[in-house]
Amino acid sequence: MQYVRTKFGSIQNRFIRLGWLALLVVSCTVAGVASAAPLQAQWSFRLLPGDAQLQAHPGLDTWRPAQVPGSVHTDLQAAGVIGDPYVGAAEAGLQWIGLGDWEYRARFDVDATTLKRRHAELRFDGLDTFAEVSLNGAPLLRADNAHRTWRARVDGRLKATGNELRIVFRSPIRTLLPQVQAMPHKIAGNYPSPYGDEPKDAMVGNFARKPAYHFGWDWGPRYVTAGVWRAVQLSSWDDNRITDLAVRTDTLDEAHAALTVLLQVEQGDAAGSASVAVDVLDPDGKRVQRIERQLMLRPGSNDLQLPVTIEQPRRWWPVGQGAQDRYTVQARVDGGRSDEQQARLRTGLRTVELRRENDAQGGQGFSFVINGVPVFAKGANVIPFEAFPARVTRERLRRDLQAARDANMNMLRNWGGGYYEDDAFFDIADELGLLVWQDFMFGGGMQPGYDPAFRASVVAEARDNVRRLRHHPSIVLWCGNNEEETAWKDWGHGKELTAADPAFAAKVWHGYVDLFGTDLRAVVAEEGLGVPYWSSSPSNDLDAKANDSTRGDKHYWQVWGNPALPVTAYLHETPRFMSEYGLQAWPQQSTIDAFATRQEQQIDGPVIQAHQKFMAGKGNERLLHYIQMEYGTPRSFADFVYLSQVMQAEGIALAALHHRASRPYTMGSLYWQLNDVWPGASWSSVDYYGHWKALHFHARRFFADVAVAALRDEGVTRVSLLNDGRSALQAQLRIRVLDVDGRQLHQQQQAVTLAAQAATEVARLSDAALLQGADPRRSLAVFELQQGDTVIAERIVYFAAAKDQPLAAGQVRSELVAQGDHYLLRLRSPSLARALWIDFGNVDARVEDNAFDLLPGSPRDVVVRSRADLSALRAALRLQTLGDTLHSTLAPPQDVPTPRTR
Ligand code: BMA
Repeated sequence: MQYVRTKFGSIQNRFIRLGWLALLVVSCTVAGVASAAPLQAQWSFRLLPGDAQLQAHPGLDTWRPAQVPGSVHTDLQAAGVIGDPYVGAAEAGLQWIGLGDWEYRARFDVDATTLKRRHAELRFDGLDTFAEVSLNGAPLLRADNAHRTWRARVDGRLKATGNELRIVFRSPIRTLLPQVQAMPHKIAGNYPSPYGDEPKDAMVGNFARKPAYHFGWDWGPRYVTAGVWRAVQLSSWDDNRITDLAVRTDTLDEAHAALTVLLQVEQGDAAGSASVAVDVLDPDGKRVQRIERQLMLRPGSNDLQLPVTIEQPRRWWPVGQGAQDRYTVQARVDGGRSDEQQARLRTGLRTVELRRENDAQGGQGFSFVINGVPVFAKGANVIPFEAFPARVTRERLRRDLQAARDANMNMLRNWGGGYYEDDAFFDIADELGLLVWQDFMFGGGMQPGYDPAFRASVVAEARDNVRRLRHHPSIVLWCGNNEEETAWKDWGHGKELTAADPAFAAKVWHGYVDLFGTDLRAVVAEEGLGVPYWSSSPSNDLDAKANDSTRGDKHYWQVWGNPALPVTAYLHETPRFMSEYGLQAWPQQSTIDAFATRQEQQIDGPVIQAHQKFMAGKGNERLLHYIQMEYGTPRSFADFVYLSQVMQAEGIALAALHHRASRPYTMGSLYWQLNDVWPGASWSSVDYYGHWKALHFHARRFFADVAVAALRDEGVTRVSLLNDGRSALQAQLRIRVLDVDGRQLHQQQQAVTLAAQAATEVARLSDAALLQGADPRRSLAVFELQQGDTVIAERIVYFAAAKDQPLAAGQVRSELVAQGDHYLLRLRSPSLARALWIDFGNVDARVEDNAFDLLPGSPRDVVVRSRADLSALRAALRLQTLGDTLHSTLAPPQDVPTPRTR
């Protein structure tokens, strides 16, 4: 057993070796087109009779109703056997579930049309994970990979009534543990269980093709679940069926698109002639092409290639660069008599290039070029939306993706420790113009890549998912894994295993290179329709250095992670493409109330620590470290929550603006992380319930296509004007220096041109030049970009830490009035009100802006949308500022009508 430090310095076990289980696979082919119908069945579940968990949980071997798609945890919760796994500190008491073997049963009838057909198939879109499936008492298939689509032919095996499908799910821990424990040296895992269900020195997670985060992550709970997590489909056909439809872009520009429709048709046992028809509909639904062919199909799989040309194509663009037009392609075989003989997809026409040119600085660029246009990527990393993925609805995906777009993001990275998202995710991303960096599902640590059976399973999984998703124009990169190369090279994994067992270490590394350097690259080349492949994030695609600032993509965690540098260190780190950096914050009060009583809400209380996964519950110490550096010590839990959000927002703003100001050297900034898997503390900017943290409001400003980056570092403020739009802009830059009471010390104004798709540095101003002798603690500089009387972008620079500024409490005057179909919150303050937070508590209300600094003499109206009436809203309204929080011992002015907060 060996131990090694992670990037954050936590101690985790790391090395495991195993001979991979060879499992019998009856049939598993690529994910096809979605024309089968979900199996209509009555589902139930139970603990497998004889299971050891029955001793402590008697009676669970009787059948109870189950939900499919679903999971054993949610079924147990619905049956009233367990409480809500997200509430309180529930995890320790629920780990037995992951140690049990569970059985699912479906009873179903089959209609006459289906029964009459010559062929039938059951398709399992998601089995989690070690599953033995039988149909009407006879074995059907065995599965060992939750990320794959499993298919089994059931020709002649179905009855009109009383069919029974059974699926036994074996505990992944118990299945894999003996082999992992037998390894003399282990390979790196991720987060060891603190609950005793799995030995800390023999973690099985990286040997299972199951979402890695189910074993616990630093933002989410450990629930080693099982079940039928995606739909089961039954399909039937006679002579032939369509098994795949795709559109390859051969050439594409403004004038002309040359495409090839790739159609895969499976023919039964005898060769036969078939008619094939393909229609192409333009974004308005008008047919622009029809291809008809009479073809001879040979038994088995037939690959057809049908060329299509489109003049003046309407190309798909990321948001901010153009429209998100999509074409529809429909194919039919033999008149489309069964569902299986029809296929349809929606796709966008665009080209993608990952441009990596050597440059004058001695490094190499890293930029996404879409339709020939380099795009600065602005966005965040996405983690799973639930501990139990079947619970994620399309509405939920839309909510968080819409939030991303509303915050002016144009790229999301689907991080590798979860699952391949549902088609709905990519549909919405296509529609919204969000580019997707798609990891393969490897979250960290190391895999048994040296095992050919393991690699074969991954290749099959990759093929399934690339084929399933490749028509989505949003996907612009397939990336092998998250942080595995850097962990091996930089965190000591490689070195320590080499010291312990050089031959095994070499084998592990070669397995890594085979899997991520060769196998997955080949799948993407064969199936990915031209989308580039990148072997790991961060990396330089297997070059010597893995996490380099001069080339490749970068994860930067010296802020927040060890050595926990101050946020200004972000200004000294200038990578080519920042794919991860982050700061934590707690979600708002109403979200915390969902899992902890007010009595439990203590910074170091057990329920709060159970929802703070960083450093096994000690993350609040890291949060306090950052809060104290800039803001001082919070006096209550509520203030701690508020200050965590202010700190997160202001810190990330600094980094993101610096990245943007470094364009074109830097061409991307994706912070960690967009969303949450459950209600708890994390790096997210949108919480589990969809509430925006302060960061998300800031993101809308710092990611806006036009923005001002005024970044003060070591006494100098560097001013860059950012314009991601495709045309240049003329504006006025106004710089005002004020004191906290609104007195203007001086002002200057200049005409500026913001070049298109560029950052233009316009000034470097020393504190002496800006302050001209004024007290730094009492002063602020406001940088405004104006067109006519309209301020199109603004950034405020301070010269002292908030805790040293004379910020008064109770300054903000507010008035809430009804106006048409919404409300207006009128705000003004006689002195600087920093980090104003508007909160309506449990009253459902949406504020159009929040988390901003209210300048003295600059009143602001904020639109509030709510179904609640005016008096309820007025009663619920709370305003909080840094002045209130840091200096509330100062008596507030007597005439302040706004209630003091939290
Ligand atoms: C990143 C990710 C995750 C992790 C996050 C916060 O590096 O890749 O593994 O959750 O950091 O620690």
